[in-house]
Amino acid sequence: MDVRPTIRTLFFAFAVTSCICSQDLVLWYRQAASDWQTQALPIGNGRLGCMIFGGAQSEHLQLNEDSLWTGDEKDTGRYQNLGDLYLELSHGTPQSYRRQLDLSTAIHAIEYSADGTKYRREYFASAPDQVLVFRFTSDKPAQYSGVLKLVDGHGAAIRAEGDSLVAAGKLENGLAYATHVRIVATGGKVVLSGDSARIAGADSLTLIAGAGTSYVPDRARAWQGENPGPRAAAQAKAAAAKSLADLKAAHVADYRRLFERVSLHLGTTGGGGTLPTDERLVRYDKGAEDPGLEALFFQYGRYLLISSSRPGSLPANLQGLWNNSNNPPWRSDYHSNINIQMNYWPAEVTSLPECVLPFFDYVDSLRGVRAEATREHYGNVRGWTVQTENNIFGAGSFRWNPPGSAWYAQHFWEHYLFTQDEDFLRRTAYPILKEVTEFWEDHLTARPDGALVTPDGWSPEHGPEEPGVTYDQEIVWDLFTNYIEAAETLGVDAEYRARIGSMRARLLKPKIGAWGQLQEWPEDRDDIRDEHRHTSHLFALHPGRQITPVTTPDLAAAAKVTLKARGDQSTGWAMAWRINFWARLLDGGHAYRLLRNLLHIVGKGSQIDYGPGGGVYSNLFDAHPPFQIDGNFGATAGIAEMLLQSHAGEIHLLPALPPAWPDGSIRGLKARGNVTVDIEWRAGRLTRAVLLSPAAREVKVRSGTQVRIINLQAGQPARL
Ligand code: FUC
Repeated sequence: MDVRPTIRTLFFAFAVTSCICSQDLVLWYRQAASDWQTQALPIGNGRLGCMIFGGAQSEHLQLNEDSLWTGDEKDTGRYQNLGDLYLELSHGTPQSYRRQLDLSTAIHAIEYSADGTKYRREYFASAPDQVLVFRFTSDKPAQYSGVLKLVDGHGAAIRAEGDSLVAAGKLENGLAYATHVRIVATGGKVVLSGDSARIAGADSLTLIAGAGTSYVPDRARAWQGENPGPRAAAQAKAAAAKSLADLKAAHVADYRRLFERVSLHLGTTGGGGTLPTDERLVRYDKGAEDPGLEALFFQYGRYLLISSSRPGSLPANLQGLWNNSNNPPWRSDYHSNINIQMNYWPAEVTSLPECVLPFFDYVDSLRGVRAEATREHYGNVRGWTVQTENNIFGAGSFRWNPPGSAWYAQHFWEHYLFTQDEDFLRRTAYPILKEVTEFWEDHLTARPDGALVTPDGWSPEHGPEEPGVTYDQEIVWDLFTNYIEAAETLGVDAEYRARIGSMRARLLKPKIGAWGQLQEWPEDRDDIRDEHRHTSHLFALHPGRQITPVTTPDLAAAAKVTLKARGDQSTGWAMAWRINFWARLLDGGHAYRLLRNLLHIVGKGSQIDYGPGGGVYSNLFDAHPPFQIDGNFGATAGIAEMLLQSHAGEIHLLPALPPAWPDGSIRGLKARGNVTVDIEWRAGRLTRAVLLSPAAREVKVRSGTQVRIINLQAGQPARL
């Protein structure tokens, strides 16, 4: 850290004047966290993550690196904890304590006073510098004395190296990992020995953590790259050579470039904005209105995606990238029957298309292993598919999920639809769409009545295995439709496209059952009292497009009957999905009811619970329970879906605006076709919309029952 004593006064000035300002985008608390899952707060740069407890006298920082996985191509293994930093400070009891996470800057700050000194910390995870930064200042010199300790998640011995504490080790699968924590103090004295650094009378303190593993997403290299130690050390060293102001400015600029693309205002009716987040949630739970909290929850999903999924990182797993256990629930893995897909629902519509790239790279990396495993399991088929549980080396476990790869392929096609990036479509999306289509061409079987069915269907985690379950059929319909449209767009494979078109026509289609419900299985055996969390047979309503209230009103009505029967209480992710369903059914009031149910504050619950007890923790993490991040992402997508839809050939403004949000505005959402949409409304009615497309295009715009055709000129905002 390039800080000379002559400019030390500047730091004190900084510490005193920098205040905690905009409340709208802040999670904050009057006490430190005492529990990882429910109270600690996350920061991340896509690859490196940290959960922060924020204790004044005893700080605990739990560290993650997203590729620290056990397992291999055969064994699914588990996502691992990297390690922990503990800092014990020798000052007295804190007063006027506050910790906060500011979503507008992705900076976690802590302020308090003790023994007449004002203390302030700022923590952030820098994507440009690939390090975690923890900065400690105060308004008086020489206030920092204490002990910093690094603990490795796998018991590796810690060594002191220059001004760094270093952990390095190897997992049983041969994956090497390393953590380098540089300790930079101004004033005072720092002595490193063994696993600790003793700090005496420092004016300020900066910890800079670099970390990595030897993982590479490349089967041809047996998933092993170079030893990560030198790189982690170099990253920490390079960051430490920069001024804190530069590090912070680069981080904030980089983060804001993504985050600021979308803003949402739902008003401040009912207040709540001045309360700490945990108290605010309790008040909300008792029925108070707090649209500001709902907008905060929307933006939190975007914050979490930016923090857990960046170009070059692995995709967001079941816990994003935050995990303090070496045996986490469901391995903290990539579940293919809803969860990893839900993680990416908000990405395109809330204008974070680059955050999906890790998912595409991940899918690309596992194609080889999956093709082999698929042939081993299914015999002579082309293409590939996945099992339910998946790791980063292509291995899968638990049951096969035949349409899993087709659902992945939907994201590739949608990325093209949203971005209009034809190069991506040609080089990346189309080959995947085609090979997965070929899998189904080989795998579908004809029933005696001629209908094409998936032979080994299983509606996720519900009911028996049998041919033609609705979930499979709808996803294959979606795949074939996406494939055909992709081939048409590129003007390729005309014959094959026609062949897939005729196969699509023969697919067994969704059916309406005895009590008016959408059937989950080909046999009508749905139980009206069944409140199972999975609603897989509604895929066609969302995220698919086979069922819409306009094009297939009868099936949409049946989907509504099913949804009503399944109820409004479930696990976190299941409620998040239901927000999206009700939005697609154009019922804003019901979508809102689900959002409220999801924003129900729940307590500890680190055990897996499949009951209806989902909600959020006081840190706004989604509670399955336990913590599972898909519900955060699904809710953000659901809120977007209430305000803008574009899956049915038209841009639908305010399709499911709930009565609870009479006035508001949203800026920067994306509609398919790469159209940026700003919307304002008053008294529940659209007052202004602005559409902007980088290329000239004709769009159909719906508001209520009014539909208009608008010719957008390249780069010219069109006001409605
Ligand atoms: C799916 C769901 C569970 C859980 C797990 C991680 O299999 O059925 O509820 O979310 O993924």
